[in-house]
Amino acid sequence: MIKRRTFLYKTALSALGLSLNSCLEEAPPPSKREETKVVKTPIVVATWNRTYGTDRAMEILHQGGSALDAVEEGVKVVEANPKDVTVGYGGMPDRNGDVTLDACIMDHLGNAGSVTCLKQIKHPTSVARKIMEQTPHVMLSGDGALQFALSCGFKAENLLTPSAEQAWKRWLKKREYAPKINVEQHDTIGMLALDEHGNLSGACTTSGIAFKMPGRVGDSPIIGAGLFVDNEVGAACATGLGEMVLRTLGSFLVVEFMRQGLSPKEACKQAVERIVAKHAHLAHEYQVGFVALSKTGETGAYSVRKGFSYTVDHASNPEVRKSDFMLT
Ligand code: SD4
Repeated sequence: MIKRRTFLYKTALSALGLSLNSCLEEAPPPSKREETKVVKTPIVVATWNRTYGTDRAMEILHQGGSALDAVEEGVKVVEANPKDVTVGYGGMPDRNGDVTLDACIMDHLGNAGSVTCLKQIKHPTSVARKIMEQTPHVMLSGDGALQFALSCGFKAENLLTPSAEQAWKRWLKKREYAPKINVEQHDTIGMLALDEHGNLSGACTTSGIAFKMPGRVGDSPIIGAGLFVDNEVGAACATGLGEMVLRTLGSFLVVEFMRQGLSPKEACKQAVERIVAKHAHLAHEYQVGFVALSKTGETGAYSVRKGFSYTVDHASNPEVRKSDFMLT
């Protein structure tokens, strides 16, 4: 099957009256150039204590799988877990009682796919990957995303578990909407991987803030906010109150700081400091945490507040680490 980027490239060439036999064939677009650098040990990192997701991703990497397959399969385990109340099946609904999911994925060539406000589909990250690989678009939303998923063979199912429904009914009694994410309430998973070929990929998936306004989209499915991957530099992902990350394009910022030479941890710290500086009036009411992985396999994290943890799996040795933070 011709990959979309190859197809577009060929189409562009023929529009210019050029063929693949021309000199341009030897100089493909930068995003087509494969990295050849080999790392000895693959690495997976994820937001929060998610060893059961990183275990699966590491399994794929050890079988010689790509970072892209690893992050997709790793977050799928979390999406399918009904006990995880902020991701996929079992996620908390919006104010109408609908579970709506946001997710995105990005590969080492800079390709990206994303879904927002997707209902009834347990694995939004896999839908995002199909958008990336099989459509000319990056992002599909709401009904269009659902139609696309169904046409790809995804099964529509009820994602509202009995316990999430009970929580929603309890919430309905007071209808108090406090979009503060404190450290106990969030669990969005962002996962980054570096494979044995030295390629980076990432995924980010969430049901968003519990009892959000219908239609609300956070940072998680937005390329550059919830996730960003640049195979020359590194990758980063975010968790926490999405509005703060959206306003600062946090994950892109982290990667850009790494490009300037900062370590993953220092890059995350600088991005957190930017967020806090821009939201000084709200500094004690929200949490945001970043995780980053450099091209050379260095990892790091930093959060606005105490309580953020992240999982690092280096050579099948998963470890949950406490993140340093800015505010107590
Ligand atoms: C959002 N960043 O939708 C997500 C929330 C989150 O665990 O991280 N939840 O804003």
